[in-house]
Amino acid sequence: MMDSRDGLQGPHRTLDTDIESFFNSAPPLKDSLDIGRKLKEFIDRHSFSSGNKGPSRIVCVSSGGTTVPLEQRCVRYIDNFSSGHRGAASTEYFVKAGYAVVFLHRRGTCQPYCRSLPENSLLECFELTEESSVQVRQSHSEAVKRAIRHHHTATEKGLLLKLPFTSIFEYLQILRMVAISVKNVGSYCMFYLAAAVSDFYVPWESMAEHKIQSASGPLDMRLAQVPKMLSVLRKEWAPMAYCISFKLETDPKILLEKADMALRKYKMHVVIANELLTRKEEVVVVTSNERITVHRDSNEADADVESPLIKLLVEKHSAYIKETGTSN
Ligand code: PAZ
Repeated sequence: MMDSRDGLQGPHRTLDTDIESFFNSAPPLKDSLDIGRKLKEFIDRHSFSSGNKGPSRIVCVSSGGTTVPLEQRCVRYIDNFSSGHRGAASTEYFVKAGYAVVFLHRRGTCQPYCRSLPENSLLECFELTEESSVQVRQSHSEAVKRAIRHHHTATEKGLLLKLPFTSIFEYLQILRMVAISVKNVGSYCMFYLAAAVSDFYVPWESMAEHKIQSASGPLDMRLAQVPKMLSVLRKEWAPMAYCISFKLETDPKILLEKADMALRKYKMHVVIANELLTRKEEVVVVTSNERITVHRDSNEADADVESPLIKLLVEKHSAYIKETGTSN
């Protein structure tokens, strides 16, 4: 879709022009001051300036799918399948490994430490006593205690900052804010981009303001390509950060080839390849010289593939910190 302000389109546009015009035309981020303040506090607490303990490692975990609004006063939107399970589970393992986590997640998707609770947890986990007070049902008491204990530890130590998004506009604006804010954390910072980010969108200025009317007949709509932000993340926003992106495919024949392409094109340190149907069982960690398949431990009912995966990535991140000469 053409940006009428600069008169460029198709092959004549550069990536930078597309990115600039995406951000210039996006609706302003609500709560941006609040997000900026929270980010600054969080990063100050965990970075070099925080005292003599030395820097902590910070990871930005993106999680869940972005929506593409079809109307400015949004009634309808395009969505995707992502449940946020990968991001929530990975966050738990990163916290366990000592990382401070910026959990950039889609509102309403899976949250860290709640995965073992039932979907309708408030109503299913609690009951009224005869005196009309509330108590945890015996059947759920262990799961509730575990969730509260872990969540409490993470929040008490200030290791978890949750930033929610819904639309592609919000997601990319917040991601940019996070990346620019962690620039000084250098190689101690990691990006673990598990969110399913929309590839196509309706630019704000060409979007209908009001609810699209069905009386006008079939809907004919052209979607523009969302500019790829991974290159600019690596080149400009946070050039020293360790960057991991995900590649999802449904056709196993093209998965590894696409992951390799992403690795080279966006200069990622790691691309994690996964298939839709087996994503909770197995992933392939692709780097410039390795392809390591990581499996969930099938002997354990509650085992997560994220447990061995995060262990491996933490090791790779340590090696990167050493290599870049910023280790303690
Ligand atoms: O959110 P979820 O646990 O249901 O799924 C995780 C995932 C498949 C979205 C993630 O592992 C992933 O591959 N994200 C990138 C998707 C993409 O290629 O855009």
